[in-house]
Amino acid sequence: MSPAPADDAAHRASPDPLVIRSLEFIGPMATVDGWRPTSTLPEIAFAGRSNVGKSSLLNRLVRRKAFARVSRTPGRTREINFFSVNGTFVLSDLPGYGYARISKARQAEWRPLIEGYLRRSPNLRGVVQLLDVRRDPTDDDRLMLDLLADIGVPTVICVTKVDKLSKQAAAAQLETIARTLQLDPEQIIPFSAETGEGRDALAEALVALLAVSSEHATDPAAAPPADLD
Ligand SMILES: Nc1nc2c(ncn2[C@@H]2O[C@H](COP(=O)(O)OP(=O)(O)O)[C@@H](O)[C@H]2O)c(=O)[nH]1
Ligand SMILES: [Mg+2]
Repeated sequence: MSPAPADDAAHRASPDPLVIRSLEFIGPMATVDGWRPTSTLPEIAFAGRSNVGKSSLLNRLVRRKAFARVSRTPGRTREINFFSVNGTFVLSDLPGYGYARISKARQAEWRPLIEGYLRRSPNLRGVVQLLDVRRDPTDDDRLMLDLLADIGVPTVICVTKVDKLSKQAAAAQLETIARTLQLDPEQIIPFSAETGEGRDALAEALVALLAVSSEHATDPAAAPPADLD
């Protein structure tokens, strides 16, 4: 057996569950009826409010410093960005929602795009929903989680920036989040883009989502026309 790469070996108890060999930007989806990938590869979407740490988490996940842009001006991305990972699945980066300093009208734009995408993506295998450890879930977070439950798409909850709190405070806040959202604490992955905590747990969760076939209901209107012959 060949040894693991030296840079990771020291920090890793077991082999990397998701080795990133290639990453390719496929394109952006700007409107519900606009362009979207024609690929039939399984898809995993990443969602969360602006500034939750989504870009930082994605960079950690794929082990690239500048794969997703860490923003100084939150709330700017209005598109869903699609990436092909290892040529085996598609990662979709949903626009951040709920940033206080943009107008209510602009804020309301995320819903039709995100909902339209989620409901009409037959290849969608799961959604990674991010929540900031230092904040109580917002109304927008609840709307998003309700939407995901309604669609019935498997959802992984990642609680970000856990390095910002002491271990004890982070554990208490994780419990609060689980309780207020009625989630099983076991389903929640504590994550830090700063320390790398949770990276492999998230990678494993993705591998598990990709291993099962899609069973969530999709909008029949979005299905290809039935072959009536
Ligand atoms: N301490 C700490 N800061 C983080 C972490 N993740 C993101 N941040 C910071 O939070 C801010 C927003 O991060 P970004 O990844 O752009 O969030 P996005 O708007 O959800 O994509 C930036 O200042 C990041 O440096 C983390 O795990 N730990
Ligand atoms: Mg971002």
